[in-house]
Amino acid sequence: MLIVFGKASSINVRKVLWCCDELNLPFQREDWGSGFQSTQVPEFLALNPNALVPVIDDDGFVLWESNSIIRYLANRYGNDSFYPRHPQARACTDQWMDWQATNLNNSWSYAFMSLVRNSPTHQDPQQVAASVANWNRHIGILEQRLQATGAYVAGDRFTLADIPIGLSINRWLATPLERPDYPAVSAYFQRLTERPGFSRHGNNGTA
Ligand SMILES: N[C@@H](CCC(=O)N[C@@H](CS)C(=O)NCC(=O)O)C(=O)O
Repeated sequence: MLIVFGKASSINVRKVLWCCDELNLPFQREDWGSGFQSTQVPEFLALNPNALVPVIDDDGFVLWESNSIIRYLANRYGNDSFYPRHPQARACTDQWMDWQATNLNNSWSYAFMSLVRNSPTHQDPQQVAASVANWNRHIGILEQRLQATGAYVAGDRFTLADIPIGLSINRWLATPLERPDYPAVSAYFQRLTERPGFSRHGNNGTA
């Protein structure tokens, strides 16, 4: 049985939960991370020396890094539609996943810590405004992309890339900030909310 280590409020854990749902893959989840069992204990550090969730154990195979985990699960248990095998289609899917984990993730970091987590060390108004502007600019890149595909981020079908991107849109919509009108992003998000896996695991968390 696949074991998922990590609290369900974490956006990175929810990538794994939603992916399992899309794959009809049964799993057991254990609550780890701040507010739950500490990831700083030797037992957890032996699984992930970074002390971060999610981690999986798939019949003894241990893996961390959320996007690597969902790629592994899709490779092992998914079909060609969910994670395309054609080199260019796969590269396009990977491109949007890597962009989410790097550029997009970095753009929201300060604003999210300030506006959602109320972190005392993230209260500089200029830095909040700069982060919000940068976050909105990145969602604008998605707007252009979704206008071009007319459907999903990697093309006309739902793929693995829509999991990290969809959860990121969810976070953007759930954060109290001024958002430009992005109709293709809104239509895309609506499309995602119709998926049972999103309904079960897509809700915004705070970690
Ligand atoms: N790059 C990592 C980031 C993981 C990460 O930052 N996880 C956060 C929760 S979203 C965490 O474990 N925080 C420490 C804690 O909750 O104890 C991934 O994508 O898996």
